[in-house]
Amino acid sequence: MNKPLNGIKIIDFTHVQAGPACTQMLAWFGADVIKVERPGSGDVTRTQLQDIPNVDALYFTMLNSNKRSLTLDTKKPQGKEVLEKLIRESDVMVENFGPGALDRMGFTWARIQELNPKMILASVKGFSDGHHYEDLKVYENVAQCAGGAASTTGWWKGDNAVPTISAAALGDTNTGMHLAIGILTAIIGRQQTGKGQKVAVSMQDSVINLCRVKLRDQQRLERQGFLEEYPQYPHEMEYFKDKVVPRGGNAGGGGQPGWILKCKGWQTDPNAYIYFTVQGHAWGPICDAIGKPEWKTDPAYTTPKARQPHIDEIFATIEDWLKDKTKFEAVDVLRKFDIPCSPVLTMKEILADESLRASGTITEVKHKTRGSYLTVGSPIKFSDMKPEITGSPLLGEHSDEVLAELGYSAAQIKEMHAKEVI
Ligand code: CAO
Repeated sequence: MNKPLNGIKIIDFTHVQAGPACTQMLAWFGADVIKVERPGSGDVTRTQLQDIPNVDALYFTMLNSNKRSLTLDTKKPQGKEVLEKLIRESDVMVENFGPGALDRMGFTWARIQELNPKMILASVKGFSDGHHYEDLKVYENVAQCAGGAASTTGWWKGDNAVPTISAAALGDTNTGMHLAIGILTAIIGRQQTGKGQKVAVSMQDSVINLCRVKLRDQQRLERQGFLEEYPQYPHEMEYFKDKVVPRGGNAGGGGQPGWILKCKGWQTDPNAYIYFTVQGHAWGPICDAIGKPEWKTDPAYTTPKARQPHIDEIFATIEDWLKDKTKFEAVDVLRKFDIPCSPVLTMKEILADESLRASGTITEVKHKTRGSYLTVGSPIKFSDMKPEITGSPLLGEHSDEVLAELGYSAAQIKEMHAKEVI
């Protein structure tokens, strides 16, 4: 099938997660993504947490589908020469090395522009250029702390009242998605100007972009001294005294009170819960659904402001209603009342979900040495295109093919193998 990014050639000089997540998505949408890896070892994730000896780990296979792999030692003169040729012929180069690594290799932005003025260079770093931490190497959880996510996630009291990391890759894959938007924008820009440009995304900035409502809350807190939708209001106002946004447990972030509520079986099943939102417009249906129609006209409950002092009692009442229903049964009742809610799904349930399989969000892929495995397919759905997810490449699987396309003869390729350039 013809795909919108067919004809776009991408040098994928990325590793671990932030960069590979970006280039993988562009490959799904048709780009020719050539992953450049160090000969012998390749991307470190190939061997991280291997579940089958000597087979590329799932961490690698789930972030590098639809790509080709070229091994290349870009510190050797011949390797540099190959990379220069590739730069001349490609549209985009994506990298997420530590600060300064690409410059030290000899590929400064000025040099890349000299080689190909149309080139788009897309970089991920922990912090943005000029930031006082710009020299730091950064991984996922470091970015979650630097971007404000950790200070606003978790519990505000009790033994576990410490900044908390989300399991979702807010620093890695999220940054990769920002980078993909930047690359596509630069491609459109190049259609207008004929010139490439450098696109830079920092992991800290990408996390901050997702913490917008917490920055909103910081400013509201400084102005009014409290946050009326937080669980600390109105009984634990001392948590607002320092005027720093407190952690809100499982409270809703958008202004609607919500909480994770126990369902039937919670005593033995750690995920027998639903998320329940007390959405303003759904108050009437909520009262009908949980058998409390009298709350619809009781002035102590009719407005969000009136309800907030009773929010614990409201959630306790809903939990009492939930105690003889599984999380799935509860949602099946609540959906009839148009109440926003969801079962707390486990990874096991997500992998087995028939709707997710049908939509391609969870997809089974074949791999040359692993056999079949499950991965996350495109979360973006198109009316005229269905991305097909193919297995990730073996290390150096396409080295000879890519070098031949660049015009190297079989003898030259053989020599590069012998000298461990590829
Ligand atoms: N041939 C020869 N050398 C290569 C090479 C190749 N094909 N590919 C990489 N290298 C070299 C680099 O040139 C660099 O060499 P120098 O440091 O001597 O200049 C070296 O490998 C190490 O690169 P690195 O600094 O990127 O790797 P690291 O393991 O020390 O750090 C990481 C990893 C992720 C912390 C760092 O790359 C980083 O901060 N990246 C930016 C932020 C980022 O993307 N983090 C998210 C990763 S996902 O959790």
